[in-house]
Amino acid sequence: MITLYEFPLSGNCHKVRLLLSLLNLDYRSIQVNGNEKQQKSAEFIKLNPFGQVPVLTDGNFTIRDSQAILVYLAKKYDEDHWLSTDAEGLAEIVSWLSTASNEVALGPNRLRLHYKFGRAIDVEAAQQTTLVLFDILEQHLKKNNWLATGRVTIADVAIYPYVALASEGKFNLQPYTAIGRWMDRIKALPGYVSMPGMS
Ligand SMILES: N[C@@H](CCC(=O)N[C@@H](CS)C(=O)NCC(=O)O)C(=O)O
Repeated sequence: MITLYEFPLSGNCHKVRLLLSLLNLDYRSIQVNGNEKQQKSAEFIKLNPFGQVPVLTDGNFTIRDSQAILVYLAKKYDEDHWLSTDAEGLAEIVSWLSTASNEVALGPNRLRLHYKFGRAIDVEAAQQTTLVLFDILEQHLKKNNWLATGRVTIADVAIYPYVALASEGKFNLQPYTAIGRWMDRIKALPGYVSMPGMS
């Protein structure tokens, strides 16, 4: 039995929900109470010492971090489609997983944390990171339908949520037409699920 510990409004949790649904996998969702800081409780710290969601358990196996969870699910349940078996393809995918952990987290994710949830951040730095990120994505997606390997992979799933939630961080997606068409392709995938705030 797969269990996902999550916050309903987290983009990092959404990417896991999205892949579970695209893979048509059954799972149990456990909502962690962020207002009560349940993710920092002694019980939860046993699952993830960083005290953060998402965490996924599959039988006796426990894994933290949304990117690592995507790798696990893709490798375990459908390697050929969502991951890559060759060195070049795998490296391309991992380069975008790293972008999700770095530029996406420091850019659109932070802007949303600030404008939607009131987190104090360096707004100018987050806006600059977001502008650079969106420009790189736009140029890449003008020439490619998908982020890595020429077909849909977990690279797209990892980057998608905070791009689709960018307007909640007061970032205007309108000028980015290639990103818009990529988001439409993701929304058309069988099993696609959305979440509140996604454009
Ligand atoms: N690199 C981690 C980041 C996880 C993360 O930032 N989780 C947030 C929700 S999106 C969280 O649990 N925040 C509550 C906290 O840090 O106490 C991942 O990709 O899963």
